[in-house]
Amino acid sequence: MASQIPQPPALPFIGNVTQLDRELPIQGFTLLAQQYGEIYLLDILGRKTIFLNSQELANEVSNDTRFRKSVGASLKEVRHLVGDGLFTAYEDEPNWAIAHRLLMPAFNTLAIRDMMEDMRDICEQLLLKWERFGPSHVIDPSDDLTRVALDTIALCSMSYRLNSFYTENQPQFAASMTNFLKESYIRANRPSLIQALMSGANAKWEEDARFMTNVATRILQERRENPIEKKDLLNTMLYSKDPKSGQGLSDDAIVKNLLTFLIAGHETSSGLMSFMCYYLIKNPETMRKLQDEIDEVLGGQPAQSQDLSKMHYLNAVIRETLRLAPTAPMRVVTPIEDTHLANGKYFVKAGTYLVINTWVYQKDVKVWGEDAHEFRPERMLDGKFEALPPQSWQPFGFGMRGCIGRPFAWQEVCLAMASILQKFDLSLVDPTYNLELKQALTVKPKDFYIHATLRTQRS
Ligand code: MNH
Repeated sequence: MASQIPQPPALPFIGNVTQLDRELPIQGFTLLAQQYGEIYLLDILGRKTIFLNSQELANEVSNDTRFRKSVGASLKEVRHLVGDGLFTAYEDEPNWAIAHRLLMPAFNTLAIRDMMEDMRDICEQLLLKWERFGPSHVIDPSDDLTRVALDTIALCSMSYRLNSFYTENQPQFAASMTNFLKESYIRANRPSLIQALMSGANAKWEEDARFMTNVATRILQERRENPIEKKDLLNTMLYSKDPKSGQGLSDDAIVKNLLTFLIAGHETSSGLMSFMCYYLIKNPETMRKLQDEIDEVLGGQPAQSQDLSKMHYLNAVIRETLRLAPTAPMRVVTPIEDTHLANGKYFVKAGTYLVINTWVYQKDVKVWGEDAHEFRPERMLDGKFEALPPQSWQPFGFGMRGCIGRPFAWQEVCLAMASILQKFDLSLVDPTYNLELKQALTVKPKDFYIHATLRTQRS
């Protein structure tokens, strides 16, 4: 006999809308998980959505033969800019499979190594800035690390310099990107009647999308007219063919995927680096161990790609940060056919939204023990990570629709964080600060400010 999936008390017509936390959705979903356990159902304006909060359930639906990715409400809005690009494509859109096969080789670990010097170029701009502004300067890590992430992905994907470090505010492109993503998220959560009345916001959102599309289109045309040798992602898309169908990508598909890399590849990485700064400052013992490792492996020299894989503690710190604070906090799948979850316990109809709440389930005490909420990179070392139950740790999603940029992000974050900690000690501007969150498409620390002091000046 199938059991009923627990649901908080619902109101007629609007269902559970009042239970949502508009400001910080993951906080509301965390509280509901504490109350209702591994699974609960919310009726959101007539749409039944099931939330999965345990490793066991996340593992069960991480199965490409029974479930497929669902493009959630916010991502549907983002489609206005990037349509059937890799990240936002519906399963049956042919451009997804073509772009996926054609781009996979360009994103593998070996290909990413060739991007090391471009990544270093941007990273050094941050190091110089922090050094020149000095130890009393108040740094907003999200701000500067977003400059790093966005400039890096623009340089590596299309050899385009956004030069975010040379403007006080964001350059136009970065501002359009931020505004567009913010507004896409708001649109998805605003009732449609009110949405129709927001003519100012609608016009701005459309203008931002047009501006970014024009920039990417111009870069593509310039490249056509002035080809270069470099193996960036734009050249891969211009000159490679899908090994299966023999097809290349249309100009429209190239533009959509260039913009996709910029969207998918900047807030997630910059949020991760901001959270890492926070956890390290709050755990001085971990910080010291990490700086010791960096000093030992690098011996005062700039990091090379072969150094990065030798830094086991650095890798553990990144894993542990992504466990506690997965910057892409949820993903959505749906059953291909009517099915049961948990050995027949819960019946779910094909097409129902199943939200894998990564933010919640990566803290499952059944997997991590009673200290699941603590930052402890040691749990990721010495074969323990490899011995975890399947899918206990899934910050990059799963399977066919998992993150294509993972090796890229890993190298970028290893390089940036190793370089920062080689050079600086970090401290809180307000020593009493405790982590607060802000959420749009991704999650970041809120009101988090730091100082960076050259380690040679340490007293
Ligand atoms: Mn990324 C998909 C997390 C960095 C490009 N990424 C995903 C998914 C998660 C994710 C989760 C799956 C989403 C879903 O199931 O709906 N990504 C991350 C995180 C980081 C990250 C936590 C950094 C840390 N991603 C990057 C970078 C790039 C990138 C950097 C590009 C250079 N990601 C993608 C693309 C997809 C994706 C493209 C969609 C892949 C597909 O569906 O084929």
